[in-house]
Amino acid sequence: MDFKLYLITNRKLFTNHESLIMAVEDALKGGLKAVQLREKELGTRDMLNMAYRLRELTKTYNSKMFINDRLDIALAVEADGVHLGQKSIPAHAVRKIVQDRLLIGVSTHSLDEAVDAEKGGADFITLGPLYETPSKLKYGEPIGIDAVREVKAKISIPLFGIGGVKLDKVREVMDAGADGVALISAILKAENIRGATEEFLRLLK
Ligand code: TZP
Repeated sequence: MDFKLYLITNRKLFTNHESLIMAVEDALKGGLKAVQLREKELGTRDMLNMAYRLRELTKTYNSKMFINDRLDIALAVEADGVHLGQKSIPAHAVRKIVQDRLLIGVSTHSLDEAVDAEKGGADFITLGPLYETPSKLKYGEPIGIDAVREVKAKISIPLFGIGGVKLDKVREVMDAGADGVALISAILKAENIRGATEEFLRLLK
């Protein structure tokens, strides 16, 4: 994987789609090289439109773009990859359709899920939530930093720590063996999105 910082979108942090797109552009200006469009419960056509916008932007800034869950949209907009949840079409089925045309990321929350993702042909995983997140109900209880060590000992694909990762956690996550961090609010809720992105990238060097 040629990136260590993986930004995930959440339109609910913004008043409209345009301001989310502008926020992502600020992060791209700060050097972001991988973004995942993750917009649950958004209508297919709205999602497709956002994906096209993001595809254009990510091309301009030479960044990878992933689409959460929707393989059809990833293919339609020629994304770099698709990011699958535990209830999505499984990685092995996606691989059969796309061969090496798309990268496949998988969200995992435990050692078993991580091992399964690797067996299924995932290119990388996110593992978490590592820390407390604003919406614990949605993502579950934090699994703790030691989970990173435990999982890294058993898999060889890249792992991105996720869930409550702020600037002051980056070192701990990387020291535990992660290959990078994935996050939403530490960048998208920052006063200065570009500055926050630059700061994360500096710490991840
Ligand atoms: N999966 C596990 S935790 C999480 C996801 C999508 C949310 C990450 O958001 P934040 O704001 O970086 O904690």
